[in-house]
Amino acid sequence: MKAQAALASFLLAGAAGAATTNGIANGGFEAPPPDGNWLAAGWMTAPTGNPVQWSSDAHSGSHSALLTVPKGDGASVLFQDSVGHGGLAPLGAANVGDTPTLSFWAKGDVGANGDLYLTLRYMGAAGGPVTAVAQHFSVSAGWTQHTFLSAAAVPAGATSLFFELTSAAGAQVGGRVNAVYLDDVQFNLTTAPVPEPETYALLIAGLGVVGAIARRRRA
Ligand SMILES: [Ca+2]
Repeated sequence: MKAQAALASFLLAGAAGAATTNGIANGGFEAPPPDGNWLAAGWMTAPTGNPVQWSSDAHSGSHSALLTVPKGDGASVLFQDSVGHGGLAPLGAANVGDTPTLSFWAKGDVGANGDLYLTLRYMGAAGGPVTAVAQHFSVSAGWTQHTFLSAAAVPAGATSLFFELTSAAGAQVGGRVNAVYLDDVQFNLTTAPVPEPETYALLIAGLGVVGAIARRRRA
């Protein structure tokens, strides 16, 4: 039994070799804008004239982002990347095969639900997208956590990462089109575990011990 427990803990230790990093800057929108052109520290918005507002209706802390389209057309875009906007780290060969998870809390504006589109792009050295994955989220009237499910692994050649959340155009309610609150954005890149040659040797040795115990029990 001892040998089996030791083997189990060894295997778990091997699986836990995957490291995790969170590259989002100011995911809770708590740090104020560094100047008048920014929504909140770390976050970029687009386009001009369809601003994302810094709201005091928060899921946690005291602030969130409100994506809204005051002029009734287009959409608000909120983004970070690893080439100077936000806190995402550059990608390299060591990241190939890593898998992303992105989650956030969102709710629709008063009396309305909303839609959010999330796009994640891995960019190559020349600046062009290597891979882009997207997902649509239906946002309900109360704060709800949403998770990006299209976990596309980092492809070879990717040097940077870009993600954006966009509010879609929809029916106008109270002068706002599809207004959506956003808070507590979390991004993690989980390193693919790479077993060392010694891992296999130890695994085989461990299986041998377990097999020997089983044989002894049967005898
Ligand atoms: Ca917050």
